[in-house]
Amino acid sequence: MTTPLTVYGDSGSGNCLKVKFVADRFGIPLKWIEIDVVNAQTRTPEFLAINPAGQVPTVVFGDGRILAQSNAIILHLAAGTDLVPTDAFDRALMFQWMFWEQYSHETAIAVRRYYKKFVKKSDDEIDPALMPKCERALAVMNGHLDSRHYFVGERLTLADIALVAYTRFSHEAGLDLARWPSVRAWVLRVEQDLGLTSALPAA
Ligand SMILES: N[C@@H](CCC(=O)N[C@@H](CS)C(=O)NCC(=O)O)C(=O)O
Repeated sequence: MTTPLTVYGDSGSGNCLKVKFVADRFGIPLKWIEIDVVNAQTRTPEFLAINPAGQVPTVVFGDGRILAQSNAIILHLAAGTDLVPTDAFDRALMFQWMFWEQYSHETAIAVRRYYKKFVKKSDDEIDPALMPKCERALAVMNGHLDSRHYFVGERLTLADIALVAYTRFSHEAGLDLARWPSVRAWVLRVEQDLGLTSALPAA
């Protein structure tokens, strides 16, 4: 029997769900250990012994090796599959969007969603700089997707999976994707590709 991949994750976190989406796509058995971020379960001595950075997702492979950072994990799980372009330039474009996701998208949409949905802050209590940053990220995506179905090479890649993880929860960050229709259509497309029930509110 294959030793399952152990995933330490918070099921409300898009970063953690990226790992599940990729593992499920390739039938990789996983054992999910729920770590509640809001209740600081990433700060326990037991968890810090696994990942001293105190962040989920963190995965432990059957041979004991440990890997953190959502995009590093999905790159490892999907190595050599159709989710990673073989063409070197297309692969670099995929990385471009994955790095952008971590620096310019997740840091806005995921953070605003976290304060709104999980910490239950009112709009007035949330850093006002976050909303324009979210809007800029969605505008960049919308412009790219106006003439494309996927981020790279007209097929699903890890760039789409990394970016859809929080974009599909934009409404929970206070953003209505009706303003970015190409993004909305792409979210539905990628959710369908991944066999997910849509997280989007009805149009
Ligand atoms: N860049 C990291 C971000 C990881 C991250 O910030 N995880 C959050 C949950 S989405 C977390 O563990 N927060 C707890 C903490 O930082 O204390 C990734 O993509 O995995």
